[in-house]
This record gives sequence, C-alpha cells and structure tokens, in this order.
Amino acid sequence: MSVLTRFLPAANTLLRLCTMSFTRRPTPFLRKRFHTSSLVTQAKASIQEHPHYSGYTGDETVSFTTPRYDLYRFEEGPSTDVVISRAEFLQIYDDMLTIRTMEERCAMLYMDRKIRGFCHLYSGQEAGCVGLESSIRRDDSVITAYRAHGWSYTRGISVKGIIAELCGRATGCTKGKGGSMHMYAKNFYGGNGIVGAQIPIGAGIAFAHMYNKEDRICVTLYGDGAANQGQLFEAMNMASLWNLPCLFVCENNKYGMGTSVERASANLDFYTRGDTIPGIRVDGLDVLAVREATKWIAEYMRAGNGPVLMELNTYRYRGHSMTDPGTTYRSKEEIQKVREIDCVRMVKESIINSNLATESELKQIDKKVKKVIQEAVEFSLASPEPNLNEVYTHVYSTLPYTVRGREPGEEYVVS
Ligand SMILES: Cc1ncc(C[n+]2csc(CCOP(=O)(O)OP(=O)(O)O)c2C)c(N)n1
Ligand SMILES: [Mg+2]
Repeated sequence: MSVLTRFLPAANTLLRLCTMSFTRRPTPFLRKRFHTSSLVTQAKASIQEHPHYSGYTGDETVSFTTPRYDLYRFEEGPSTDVVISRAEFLQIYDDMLTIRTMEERCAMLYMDRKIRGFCHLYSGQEAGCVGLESSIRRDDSVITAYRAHGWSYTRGISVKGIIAELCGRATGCTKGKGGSMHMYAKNFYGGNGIVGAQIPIGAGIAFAHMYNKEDRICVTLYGDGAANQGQLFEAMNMASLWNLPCLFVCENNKYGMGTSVERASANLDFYTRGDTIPGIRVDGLDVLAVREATKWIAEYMRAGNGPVLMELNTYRYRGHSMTDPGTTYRSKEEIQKVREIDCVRMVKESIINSNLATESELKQIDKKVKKVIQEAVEFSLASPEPNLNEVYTHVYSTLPYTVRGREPGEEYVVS
C-alpha cells in the first residue's frame, strides 16, 4: 500500500470506490425444478425450525450464480452455483426486511429520545446474519460484538423483545437492563461492548463443544476494526492448535469508529489473517453467497477439520452508532453507490426476476413486516420501565448481597 493511499482519506475513498468488490449477482439461471429432492426436504425441515417461520410454502427451486469466493489455504471452495426453494427465499426476504425495517424504526425512536445510550444499527449488513443463520443449526452457538440487533432477531428474539429492550422496558429481552449491546438468547452469547472481547469467549465456547463431544460449532463474529486487536491472534492461535470448531467471521463493513480500513489495517485481506487457519472471502451483500459458503464451511468443520476464518465484504449505511452522522469520514456518494446494490433489494429483484413470487406477493410481506414493527413499537412504549428492585437481579446468582458494602435500596440523606 503506498504512502498516498494510507494517509490521504480523499485518495482512499476514490481508491475504494474504484476497487469495491460488491458484485451484483447476474440474472439467475432459470433452471426451475419441481420435485421433492432430499435438498428440498432438508430445506423444509430447517425452515420449520426457523424461530420466525412465517408459513411460506413452495418446493419450487431456482439456481443462481454467486460471485466467486477468495480462498486462503483451501484447495477448493464452495460452489458458485446455488439452489434455493421459493419457501426458503421468501423467508430470507422476510427476515432481512424485518431487520432493516426494525433498525430504521429504531433510528427514529432514538431521535425521538425513546431509545437512549448506545445504539449501533445493522442496516446494510443484513445478508450477514440471515445468510449465516440459514446454514447453521439452532443448537450451534453464536457470539458477536455490539452491532447485535440483527443477530438477536435471527437467534430467536422477537421484534417486541428487541425494541422493548432498546427502549429500556421491563418487557425487553434482557428485562430492560441490557440495552442495545446486551441481548441474549438460547445459544446466543450476545452482544459485547468491548471491542474484540467476544473473540476469546467464542473460542472458549467452541472448546466447550469439543470437550463435551457435541456436534456443534461456534460462530464468533468481529469487525474489521476488532481484527487488529491482540486477543484475536491469541484466540486464533489456540483455536488452531486445539483444532476448535470455531468459525471466526470478520464482518468487514469498511470502517471502524470513524476510521476506514485503509487507515487502520496494514493487511486488508482479513480472510488471510488467521495464519494457519484457512480463510475465505465472501460477498457479504449477497445472502445466497453467504448461505452457500456457510453451508460448505459448517460441513467442513463438523468433519473435525478445525477453525475457519470467513471475511464478509459488507457495508454499514448508518454511522458507527446513532451519535455519529457517518458522513464526516466518507462521502454521501460512496453510501449511495452501495445503496444502489443493497442486499435486501437484491433479494427482492432475484425473487421477482426468477418468478418465484410476484411483486404483489412481496408487497404483502412488506405490509406484514411493517405491521409487526408498528405493533412492537406500540407494545414497547406502553411497557413499564424495570422496577428498581430488579437492578441487581440476573446479575448476581445469590440474594441478598451487598455491592461494595452497600445494599440495594439503601437511601442516604446528606446533612
Ligand atoms: C477495547 C475497546 N477499545 C475501543 C472501543 C471503542 N470502540 C467501539 S467500536 C470501535 C470500532 C470497532 O470497529 P469494527 O470492529 O470494525 O466494528 P463495526 O463498528 O464496524 O461493526 C471502537 C474503537 C471499545 N468499545 N473497546
Ligand atoms: Mg467495521
């Protein structure tokens, strides 16, 4: 990397715009099949285990071609020819649209001061959590950083549980005590506010799966900024040494906190940074590419082959958090360029162009999603704040207790 590209943000932006590898998927191969192959039966089983299954039907499948994957220490990679059924693709659209609509509504609630404190939105990155989730099992584990709302949803928390939590209400999934960065569900370990802190924990969870002889993997997510943290390399070293079933996923959204990857990272090929760990770079805006790559990797890992590093090439539309306008270190044109591709729109167009569903069928989904979000907002705002007696519950395992010599509920009068 030249001195110019490292230190001149304007040159960086230009360079990035020229080299961004967001590839719009070519028009689908219209190789329609009507059958009950084992693939469809398998997809059917997994869709019915889906925590937010909306009852979509249709065994009819279509093939698409995904952009190619970049490989590191892999001799071969996943197929670029992917097959998906109507029911599965509609559910994927529903999930991605729900997350997008929820996040955008949360931005409004934040500006209305109904959500306070930290709030990191996932808008633009939906293909990541939805694609990965569609190819792992419900009993696999997931741990991520603070940009956790999308994952909270795919792991099974309801929109009501998420929005109520963000509004600090007792009906929230963490009883209003966690907020944006601290949401948990079965086999979902959060929501972690310290950059990189979740990575060794993820390796630890993978170790537990291996130690207990469970056929489970742990998806451990982190950002491009966190990729430069020392604990990542320590965790990866141990994961590689002990052959842990840990899928490290770097969600490369091109920015840390106001800093572009070019300014922060000497090596921009994040998928190659696991040293002895094989890696793969995937177009993270293409949900089918993420789904296919994850399916292939999960199979590889379940066969006892140890950890893998997956880099998702993605983008966040909003600022780092709600207090960052997100336009001081990147241009509006850059954001617009990605919005023109847009991962949700890409799914919508693929469904329509391949005749898996009509525009009016998708409009019905849009309507349903809007209603779910609206009801969740009304539910949240009508919910009470947590009772003060609850301040320490679910924090310590035994009660009563004192914290630094004080007991909850004590009152002091300063005379
Ligand atoms: C140890 C630590 N250092 C600094 C911060 C402040 N901080 C919060 S997010 C962030 C940038 C992380 O960027 P990235 O990993 O790319 O994740 P993204 O926000 O893009 O999802 C920083 C520096 C922190 N929370 N923890
Ligand atoms: Mg980032």
